[in-house]
Amino acid sequence: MNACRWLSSTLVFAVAGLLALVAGCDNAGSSGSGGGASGDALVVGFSQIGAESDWRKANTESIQSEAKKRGIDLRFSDAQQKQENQIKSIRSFIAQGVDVISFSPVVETGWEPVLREAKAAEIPVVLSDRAVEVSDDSLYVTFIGSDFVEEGRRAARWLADATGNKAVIAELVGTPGSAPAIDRKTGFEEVIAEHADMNIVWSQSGNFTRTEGKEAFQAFLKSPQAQEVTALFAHNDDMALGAIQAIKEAGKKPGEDILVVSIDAVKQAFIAMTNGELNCTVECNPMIGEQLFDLIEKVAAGEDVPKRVAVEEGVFTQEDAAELLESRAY
Ligand code: GYE
Repeated sequence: MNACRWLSSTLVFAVAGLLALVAGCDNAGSSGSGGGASGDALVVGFSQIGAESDWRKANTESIQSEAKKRGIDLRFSDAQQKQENQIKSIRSFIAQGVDVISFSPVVETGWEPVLREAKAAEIPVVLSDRAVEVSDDSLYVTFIGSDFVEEGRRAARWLADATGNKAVIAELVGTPGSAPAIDRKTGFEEVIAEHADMNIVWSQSGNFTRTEGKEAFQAFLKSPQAQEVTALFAHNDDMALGAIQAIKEAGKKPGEDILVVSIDAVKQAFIAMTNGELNCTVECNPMIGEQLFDLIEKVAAGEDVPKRVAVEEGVFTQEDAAELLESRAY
């Protein structure tokens, strides 16, 4: 193909692409939720962290299905655990002139510039699941999410009770700089500080994924220090499940030789508890779609909303696992 023909066919594609884009903008819902929203539907841009865990997948499903149910035009993007991708998406939502921007920030810091741009464009921002650290609170309208510090305390309290306040602990930390990793560590350490014989002797990130949790723990198990460890605290179930695999491969019994406590309470964690391999999981509820869109709709209507909305959750052990497994939605 000569250069001229190449150019003209490229132009045809470009124009066709542009037309499809314009049509897509009119046809609300085509960009994510797939719902049959009408032209005057509420347009919400949502930047999700990624698909790093079963928790996250359930959270995405809850958000997308709720948007569809309400006929909301959801512009959904997946950042693959990268802050730069989230910032790009938020800028694109601003350029599209969406009604509300919502996102789940992968880390706590570094959001001020893009949040200021959203504010200047008069687009309200609703934080979902994870919080940000900003010097000016007016950069977002409201935040809905779990109390991660309390989740860390709950995990530590269970471990203290189960061991008579005596444990040599290894810790698998979530994504460095993320709200749940920072807060869960804080809450857990606050409780074990009350017990002289409960100490963390090893702590490393598994980035909230099963693969990285397994790799990190596998490497640790080869060290002499690992022989003294009696318990593992993992900041989420996926990392705990990866570590359980590593413990088994090292010829030890997870749940007995090394007690395992984690956070999320996904279905796979209940299965691991019924197998005796996981001892306890603290609930972190990802099904926040309904509460999130209640908030977003209020914000869009200019109604007052609380600055902080909490999600309710519990703690589950091997005793309740079999009974609750069937009814577990995620
Ligand atoms: O615990 C973990 C996920 O932010 C609460 O992120 C969420 C955490 C959750 O990857 O599994």
